[in-house]
Order: sequence, then C-alpha cells, then structure tokens
Amino acid sequence: MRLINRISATAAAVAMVAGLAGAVQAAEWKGWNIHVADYPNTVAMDRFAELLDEKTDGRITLKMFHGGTLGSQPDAIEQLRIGAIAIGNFNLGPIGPVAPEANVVSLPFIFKDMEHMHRAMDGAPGDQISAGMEKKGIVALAWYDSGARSFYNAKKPITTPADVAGMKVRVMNNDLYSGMISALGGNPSPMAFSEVYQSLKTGVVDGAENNWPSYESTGHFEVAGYYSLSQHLIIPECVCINADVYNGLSDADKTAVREAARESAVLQRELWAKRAEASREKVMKAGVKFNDIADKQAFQDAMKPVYARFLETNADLKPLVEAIQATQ
Ligand code: GTR
Repeated sequence: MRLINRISATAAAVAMVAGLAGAVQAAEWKGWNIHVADYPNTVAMDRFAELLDEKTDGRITLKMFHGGTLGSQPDAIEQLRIGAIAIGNFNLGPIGPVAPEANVVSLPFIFKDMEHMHRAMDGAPGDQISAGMEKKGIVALAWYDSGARSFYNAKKPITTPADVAGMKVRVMNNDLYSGMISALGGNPSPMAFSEVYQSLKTGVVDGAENNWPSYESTGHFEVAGYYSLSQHLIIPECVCINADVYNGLSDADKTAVREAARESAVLQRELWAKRAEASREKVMKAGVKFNDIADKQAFQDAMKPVYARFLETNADLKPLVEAIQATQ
C-alpha cells in the first residue's frame, strides 16, 4: 500500500514537472490585424492561429486582435519590432519607411497587374524584400493579396491627373504616397486608416485611395461616392513575425509556423478574389459612381519625379526596381 502510494506520488511529481516544463515552453503570441470580422485577412489570420495550434500540438497559441484594437498600423509595426506583439498582418506600404527594400512595392504603377506582383514576390525580388525586412527585425512568413488601389472622392470622377489637382487626399503614412499626390497637384494628408471615414464625412479630406474590399468594409463608399479605377498601387501584404521570436524557435516549429502562414495565404487569396467582386457589386448597388480611366499613361508619366527622388536617396535599390520591372 505504502509502496503504491509512493509510486503514485512520484508519478504525480513527474507529471507536474513535465506540465511545468510544458508551460514554460508553450508560447502565447499576440497578433495584430486592422480589418473587420468577415474580411478575408481576418478569416485567414484566424485560420493561421488554428493551424499554428494544430501543427505545434498546442505549443504555440496565437491570440488575434482584429480591427486595429492594438493600435494604428505604423504603431503596430513598431510594436512587432520591439516584440510587444509577435505577429502582424501588415500592408507593405507602412513597412516601407522602416525597410527601404520593401518600399519599392510602393512606387506607383511598378506592378502591371496582380499576376506580375505575384511573380515578382514569389521570385528573387520577393527574397530581397524579405531580407531587407528581416534586417529591421520583421520576418515575412507569407504574402497576402490586397488588390489594386484606386482613387475615390466626394466631388467628381477622376479621369486625368488634372482632376486630382487641388484635392485633399488621404494617404497611408509613407512619403512615397505623399509625393504621388503632390506630383498630381493634390494635397496629401497622411492619416491612420481608422480616421478616414470621419475625415471624408466632415470634409477634412476630399478623397482617399484603396481597393474595393477596404472601400466597402469601412463604409467609405457612403461618404465618397466617386470611384475612379486608377489602380495606381498593387501592394502586397505579409503575415509577419518578430525576428527574435522566429529565430528562437526550433527548426520543427519554424517549419510549422511557415507552413501555417502559407496555408493561410492560400485561403486569403481565394477569399480575396471573391470579396473583391462582392464588394464591387455591393458599392455599385449602393449607387457609387464608377469610372474607368482610359488613359493611365498620363498618371504614369506624372510619377517620374516620384521615381527619380526615390532612386536619388536609394541608389542601391535601382537593380531591385529594374528586376521587378523586368519580371515577366
Ligand atoms: C488596406 C490595407 C490595410 C491598410 C489600409 C489603409 O487596404 O489592407 O492594411 O493599409 O488599406 O489604407 O490604411
């Protein structure tokens, strides 16, 4: 009897120590995402969390905070870099000011279409961009889609650069976007995503620019009813992780984390394609005045000073710009 008691006491102690060890090793990560509940990125990031849990047998738990509740995107990028949050679904736009290589994708019209962007990001240019981000403490695990961004405003259709002249246009925090609006003769107004609806509504800005799903999910279409298909930016997004957190993982967990991110990206891209169409239909039904832009060349020509200034301060990135442009 005594012996049995001793054995079970020992077993309990062993189990406790194992449990403690497990608790010490188990990681609980915080994740940032800016979008609303049913947005493709939100669904895909939740799936990423599930896959992480499955693939690491519960060793890694990711708690996602959606809707930008942990802060604006530029703030969240800094939080990720210092390790206050482990994971973020970031647009490469606000990463550009931190990692110059990543800024190349924010040169207006650098990508011809989504397929061109995919080929470049899946090839050597994507690797160079990842390496540049990693130097700044951000590891890109997979790329998400974000469609093409076009101009919208509360006043009139935009068909030529002259239509933008004098307009106050919200841009994301990145000098390239401010330069882009200035080059069209407009007044750029950098501000956080969460402030744009109210600013459009109260006339603090006349317009903004985004893809169909963000134009729709934010309600911007209700307060800026002209959408003009300029498609001037095709910016990829990442599932990103703090570099120290990533480098501290075992090889098996690194593989699990990468696989989970890539699988979530396959889902995100599928959902993205459907949502882009659904959002377009929804805003059109709501009465948005849409126009195509027959002559995009005029907008592209106006971007020459933006490229020139960028390459002046980032001469070393000229080969990367050219490699993207040459990607077939
Ligand atoms: C969206 C993007 C967000 C954010 C937003 C913005 O398309 O998914 O990450 O960058 O645009 O305009 O701030």
